[in-house]
Amino acid sequence: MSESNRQIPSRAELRAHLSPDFDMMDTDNDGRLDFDEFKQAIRGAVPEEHQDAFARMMFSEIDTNADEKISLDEFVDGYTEWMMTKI
Ligand SMILES: [Ca+2]
Ligand SMILES: [Ca+2]
Repeated sequence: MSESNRQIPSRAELRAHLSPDFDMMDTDNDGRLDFDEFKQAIRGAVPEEHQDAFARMMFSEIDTNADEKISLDEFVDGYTEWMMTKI
């Protein structure tokens, strides 16, 4: 019984795994997701009437330094946290 060996991917693995998604979401290729890009990306996953509120909530949660852009690092952190809460 070794809890530290649970199947949580390493940060490097996660980063490599999420990088293509991030690039796909980053439609203007500036290496950051702004709110519009983020909102576009979650479209389809959320009912339209909730999209704005949901996107805003998620965005501010992931954008930990509050510069209104999501960097790949913030994205990876946000994803990790989200995955943890789901387990
Ligand atoms: Ca961008
Ligand atoms: Ca940020």
